[in-house]
Amino acid sequence: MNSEMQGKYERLAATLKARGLDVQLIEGRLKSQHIETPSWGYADSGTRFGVFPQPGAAVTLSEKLRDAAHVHRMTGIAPSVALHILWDMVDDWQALRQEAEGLGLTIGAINPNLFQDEAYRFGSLAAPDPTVRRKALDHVAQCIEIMKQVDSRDLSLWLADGTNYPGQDDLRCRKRRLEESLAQIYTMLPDDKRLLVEYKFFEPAFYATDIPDWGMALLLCNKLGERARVLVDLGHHAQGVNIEQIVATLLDEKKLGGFHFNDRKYADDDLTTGSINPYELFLVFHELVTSELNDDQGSQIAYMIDQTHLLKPRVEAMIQSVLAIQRAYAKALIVDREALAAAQADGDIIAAEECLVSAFNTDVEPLLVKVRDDLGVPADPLQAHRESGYQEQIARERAGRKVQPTLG
Ligand code: PSV
Ligand code: MN
Repeated sequence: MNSEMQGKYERLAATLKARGLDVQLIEGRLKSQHIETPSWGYADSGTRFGVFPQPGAAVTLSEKLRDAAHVHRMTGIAPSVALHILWDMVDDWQALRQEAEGLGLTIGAINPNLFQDEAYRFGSLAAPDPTVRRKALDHVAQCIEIMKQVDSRDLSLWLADGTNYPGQDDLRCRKRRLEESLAQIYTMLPDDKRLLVEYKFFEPAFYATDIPDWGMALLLCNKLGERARVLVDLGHHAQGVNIEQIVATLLDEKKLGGFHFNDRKYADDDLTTGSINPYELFLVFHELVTSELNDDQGSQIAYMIDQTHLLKPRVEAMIQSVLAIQRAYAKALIVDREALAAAQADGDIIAAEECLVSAFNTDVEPLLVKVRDDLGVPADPLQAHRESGYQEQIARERAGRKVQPTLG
């Protein structure tokens, strides 16, 4: 840390101590933060309108792992990668696990793909045709086998299931089929593994989505059991929905399993985390930190990014996203919770809100630079990435290949 930054750090640490905060504890938490990046975020992907291939986009799983390892090298807090099965197939999963370990990574959540096959036209786990449901269950069983080989804890399930037209299918029958299929998956899952159930209010189904919101996801998880938990993707809500309240509720119910971080202007836009509504991200982290401090559920929550960038250089965008999440966490950690509780008890709304606003408005960069220093990573990961020549190197090495983009 240079002397100017050291001075800023000391001033910030003194301010936090004066608020009664334990700076060492805050730094410890920041150092053990763990953000998982998605393999599919490193590959070329597109929308239904087109794909703009990027120089250096990863194609093989080895390349995706290398990109993820670079993000971890720059940030120090992104040591695992989520995989999407079908997009990430290899013959030898043991070898893949070793390869990841050699790069300083572990394999995180395994995401089955139950939406691209022609057979899933009318759904997968909720499809009317039992042979289609069987096919979907077989794919999930294959994913569970992969989880065992790569030592992954979480099966992360998102379904495109739903209907496009009123009357297309019986809504209650769909719900029951889904419940039955999920119960079979839960039975297949070894005791040390969990099922994360993700919801999304629309798309690709435009009339009725089978798991449209957190209420439905929670209902399903509650029926399944302790190891079934809800996954909140920040882009999967209607405008104006209070996501931090959903997070608080799920935390209180001990049913929050994980996040897919991204940001959105309209719907599932895959925009950079914190780029549109950083205050919302901070408020979400405020709920998470409050729970971390009170009931220690931290290890139960998988913090994953789910973004594929059309236009931004993908590795750099991933670093930017990891840093945005780190910043939101740091700001949430420095909320003066004692003062907040006192203001709430007094009914002093303005003082209470100011506790949040002043933490959000604090420049936490000196704290983050100190943490990065301790972790042995660059003080400015984005700049270090630019200077590393990594992007140029992968653009050279991976040039001239024609590949099928994923749909992420
Ligand atoms: C669906 O929009 C989703 O959020 C799910 O998590 C998928 O697995 C992922 O995006 C694919 O990009
Ligand atoms: Mn998602």
